[in-house]
Parts: sequence; C-alpha cells; structure tokens
Amino acid sequence: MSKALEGVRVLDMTHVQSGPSATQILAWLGADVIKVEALTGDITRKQLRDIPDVDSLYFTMLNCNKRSVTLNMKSAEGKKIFTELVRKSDVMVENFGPGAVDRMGFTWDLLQELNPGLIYASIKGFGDGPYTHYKAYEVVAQAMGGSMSTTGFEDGPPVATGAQIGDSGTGIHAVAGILAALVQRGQTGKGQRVTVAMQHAVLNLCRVKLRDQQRLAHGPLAEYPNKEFSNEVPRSGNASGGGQPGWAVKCKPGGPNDYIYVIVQPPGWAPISALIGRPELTDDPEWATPEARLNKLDKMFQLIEEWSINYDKWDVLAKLNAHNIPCGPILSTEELIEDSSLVENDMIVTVDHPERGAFTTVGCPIKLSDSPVAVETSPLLGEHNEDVYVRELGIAPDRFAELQKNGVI
Ligand code: CAO
Repeated sequence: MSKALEGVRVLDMTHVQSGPSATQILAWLGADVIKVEALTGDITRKQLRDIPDVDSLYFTMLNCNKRSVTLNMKSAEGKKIFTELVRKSDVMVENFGPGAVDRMGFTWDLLQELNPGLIYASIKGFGDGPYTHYKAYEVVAQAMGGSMSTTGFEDGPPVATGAQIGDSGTGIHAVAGILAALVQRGQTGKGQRVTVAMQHAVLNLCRVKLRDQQRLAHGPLAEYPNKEFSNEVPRSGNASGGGQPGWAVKCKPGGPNDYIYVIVQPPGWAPISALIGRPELTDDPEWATPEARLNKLDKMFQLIEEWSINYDKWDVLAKLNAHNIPCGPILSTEELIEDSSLVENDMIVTVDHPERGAFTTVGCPIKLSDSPVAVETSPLLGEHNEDVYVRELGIAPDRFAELQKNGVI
C-alpha cells in the first residue's frame, strides 16, 4: 500500500527532541527522511546510554524510519554536497540554535534560489523579539509558555510536566505547518518558510489558562479548588478548572499511582451518589445540581475517595464506566509499557536495532486508513552515506573515498 507522503524527500537537520519528533512523524507518514548529521552525530546518540557504545534509547526512540548521512557543513566540500541535497529535496527541517544555518552559509534567500519549491521549517525557542537569540530546552519552554506557572499545587513551587509539550508538542505543530505548506505548494508550485517557536507552541497548549486569566477580571474562578485569588491564574493541583469538575482520588492499596481521575458530569451524580453509598444525596438540594456542588467540590471528592479507597483502580474504572462516568486510572510507565491494548494499537512497538537488538518504542498516534505505519529501526550514524552520496547524488566511488578520508562525510 502506498504512503501519504510517498515521494516527499525531507532533509532532516534536526537534533535532540523537538525537531526529530517532527521528522519521525513525517517518516511514519511515508516521507524519505534523510538525517544529515555532523561527523560526531546527533548528541543524543551518546546521551543517557543504557548500553555502552550503542545508540541510546533517547536517539533510537526519536529517529525511527529515517536514513542517516554524515556531512561536515563547515567544510567547503560539505557545503557543495549540501547544495545538491537541497536541490533534490522537498522539505528541510532544522532546530539548531538561532542563526546556526545562516552561519553555515545557507540563508533563506540562498535556499530559495537553490530550490524555489523548498519548504524550510525551523523550530526555535522563541519568536521575534527580546528572546530571539536565546537557546531553549523543553522545560524552558514550559516555563515561558504558561505551563509551569499553572502546574502543581497552590502551596508548592511551579512544576514541570512529564509530557514533553515543549519539544514533542512543538514538533507536532511543525508537522502541521509543513503539511499545510506541502498542500499550498501543490497549488502555487512555491515553497515557503515555516517557523514554530517552542514558547508559542506551549502557549497554544495553555490556551485555556489564558481564558481563565481573563475570567479572573470578573471574579474568583469557582471551578478551581483555590480559596483565594490574586490577579493571576493559580496552580490548581489536579483540577482542570474546566466545565466539568474532576480530581484524582486514592484507590487500594495506596501506592504512588493508585489513583483514579474522576469527572462528575451532571448525569453522573445520581449513579455516583448511589455507588458511594450516599443515595440520599442524589436529590438533596444541597448536592443535586452542579451549581450546588460547586462550593464543596473538595467535600464531594472526599466522599468519592472514601469509597474508592476500598477498591483497586481497575475495579473503580469498571464500576464507574458501568455508569458511563468518565474516569482514568493513573497509569505508571511500567503499566503503560506492558499494556496489551496499547500493543494491539501499535502504540507500544518492538523494533529490531542492528546493534542494541530489540527495543521498545512508542508508535505513531496518527492512524490513516490508507497509509499504514510500520515502525522501523533508527539508522546508525552515516549508515546511508553510500546510498545517498554514490547511488542517489552520483558521486564517483573514488571521490566518495576521498570525502571520507578528508573528514567531509
Ligand atoms: N557540520 C558541522 N557543524 C554542524 C553540523 C554539521 N553537520 N550540524 C550542526 N553543526 C554545528 C552548527 O553549525 C552550530 O555551530 P555554530 O554555533 O558554530 O554555528 C552547532 O553545531 C550547533 O549549535 P546549537 O546551538 O544548535 O547546539 P547546542 O548544543 O549549543 O544547543 C539547543 C542545543 C537545543 C539548545 C539549540 O540547538 C537550540 O536552542 N535549538 C532550538 C530550540 C530547540 O529545538 N530546542 C529543543 C531541543 S530538544 O530539548
């Protein structure tokens, strides 16, 4: 079966997480992704290694289905070869520190001249303005995009979330931009510049917190568990602060992840009050409506917890879902990696790597009926040099050997 992005060649100048997460999705959607690496390789190949001298899981889990070539972009010969690669590519993606590609000599003006159809996507920490030249990592973006100030408990410090919204969250925004640019190129024949800033992507994901910032002008946020409000949105623990109240309540046997997140929609109140052994609360005017419960959500979740603590989270999941009550047990990473339904959905996938053997990775969450994804191993450093340089660019074998000897590839 063909793939959605078959025939699209991506020059992947990305490293670490944000950029590689984007190009991995493009590869899964069928693009030919050629990762262009310095001779030392993407730094993550050697970071957080679990097995000596073998590409780390950090690298292998973010670079599946790609090819790898090495190229010294600071050599004159390297720049010539890169020029040829640009001419033969549809998309170029990079997430170097600000100005790095310009310093390599490849400005947007030059890239357009070399290939007017090129879509050139960049991920940076920030947009134009005072922070443009600053480098950024995941939690920097969480800090400056609204996530950290709104995550955690009221009486504690700002907290980073485990979800990599700054890196992989930005990566998926970049994918959306690249796909849109490919569609537009189909109409105009022209490439374009796609830029995504990590701060902007996190802010986009924190959109509802800016909703609440503006609601504050009209009084306290009744859906929040907090009692006092200043003029900024507070950290609200496990309350989403959304239209339907929810909280993580404890379950048996009381371990760190023995919790279930329960949401009380209006129709859920009658079955919940019955389940927790307080059927009289169903019609009690003090409890019967969402408005009546709003000023005692802490008490409501306490009552639910006094019931849930008697069962394990899987029992509670079944009991609540029997009444169509939205809830989710807090799943540990161990539970996730062993979850058979995630395996069946190709979300937990085992891949064979030529040096490390089998490893487990997270599959593609985007499912297309006519473009199935088969997760394949990440490439070894420079594994495809000969394929790309000799067979596809037509570099003669003796020049290829010379380029290797001179440290160009
Ligand atoms: N050949 C020769 N040189 C190469 C090369 C190649 N193939 N590929 C990269 N380089 C060089 C670049 O030219 C650059 O050199 P100069 O600074 O001398 O111009 C250098 O390697 C890369 O610099 P960098 O700033 O990207 O790398 P860093 O480790 O200092 O910073 C990071 C890393 C992530 C902070 C920075 O890249 C960044 O801010 N990126 C944008 C935001 C981002 O994506 N952050 C998320 C990272 S994932 O948590």
